[in-house]
Amino acid sequence: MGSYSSVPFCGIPPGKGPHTVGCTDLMTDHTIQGSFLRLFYPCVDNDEYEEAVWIPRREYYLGLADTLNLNRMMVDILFSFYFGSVKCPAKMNAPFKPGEKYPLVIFSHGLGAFRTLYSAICIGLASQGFVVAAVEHRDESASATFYFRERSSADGCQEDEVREPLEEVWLYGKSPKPGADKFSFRFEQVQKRADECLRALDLMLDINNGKPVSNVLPSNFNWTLLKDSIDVQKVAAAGHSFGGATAIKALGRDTRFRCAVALDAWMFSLRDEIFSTIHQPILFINSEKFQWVNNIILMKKLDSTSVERKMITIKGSVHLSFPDFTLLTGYLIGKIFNLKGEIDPYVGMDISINVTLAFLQRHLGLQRDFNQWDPLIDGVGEFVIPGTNLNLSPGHAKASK
Ligand code: 71H
Repeated sequence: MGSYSSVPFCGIPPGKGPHTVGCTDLMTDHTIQGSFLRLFYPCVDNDEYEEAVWIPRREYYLGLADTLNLNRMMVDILFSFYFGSVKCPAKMNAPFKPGEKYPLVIFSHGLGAFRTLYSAICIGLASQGFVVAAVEHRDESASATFYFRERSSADGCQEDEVREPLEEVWLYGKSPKPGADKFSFRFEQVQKRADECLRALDLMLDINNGKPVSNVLPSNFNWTLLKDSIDVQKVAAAGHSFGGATAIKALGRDTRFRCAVALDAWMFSLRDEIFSTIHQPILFINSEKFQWVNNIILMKKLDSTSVERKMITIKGSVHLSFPDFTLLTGYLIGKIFNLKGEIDPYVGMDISINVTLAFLQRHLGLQRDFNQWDPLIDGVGEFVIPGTNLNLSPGHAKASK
């Protein structure tokens, strides 16, 4: 089953596949309706390029502070100190490696997260020859994100002052107001999120067709190298938690997505009615600690006799075993903030990546050796179980979270 390294190490691990991984940010157009994504891709080996900064802007710390209900200034100081110099093992703006047609994954982050917090998984897939577009959602479910606004001449511009025509606008996370209908709040968000995944796919396919890219963010990245490098028949959606629901919603909206992988999906925003409109395979990878019966029941409603719908649970994992934080803190902080379960976070991450690779190979029709991890899809392996650890027999449903 391959070997799992558990050498003590702190940081986001390099991908285990044959490709060196590059990474670049793309925002187009500048408005809130535009696409914003971080792309992870196989790149040419080149020492000229530096590793990408994991959390590239301080504003994201402020957003995380809000998500955690902690003082912004305190979190800014602590996070700058502990995480400010964290890099991810992907070379920023390194040239794309053409010459193959790579499958594409559109990745959707969880509530209170943003595009860069799943770098370990995205890099793991990109090192195996995937192009991964990690979108940043503008539905106010990201703890922070930004776009640009045209500066109006009424903005009090001094006569001879030189100013950029665009100004940054930061958008922070929003919770439903007390008394508001939580379902419609999340329903509208998941709708927007799926839209953003579809737009990211359109954008990537335009780039694949050679359409010129106008990136609002400064970079010298050569987008023309991506021309004819994406296998347009081999596109999948994936995501964590609210992002898992987003990936499922995206399947129903667009059959160009051939399958989805949902990491510890939070199903609340999905109406039963849409389930009958989804015809693609889905893999549910659940944590041991986050799930509850009613959430699993919604997943089970997607069971099908005509397409593959699989569910596994990773033993000793928690909801935050999928984002990168689990790899970046010591034991105590990990326990206090519930970032770590009992499982070695590197082992947990490898399982998530490997079972995803096996599922994507099967349903995108890849000619690779990812089928070595097929047993994981059936929940067979040291750290996995098939289905759920929860007892679904009547009388075991607890109040939803
Ligand atoms: N909450 N994505 C509670 C907040 C628990 C949290 C995540 C805050 C973050 C550190 C502790 C859990 C849920 C729940 C749907 C979802 C996605 F940095 C990250 C921030 C967020 C990394 C990953 C995430 S977590 C997530 O889609 C859903 C339901 N969760 C979650 O949201 N909720 C109430 C529902 C308020 C919005 C623990 C927490 C977290 C620590 C840090 F210290 F490492 F930075 C980050």
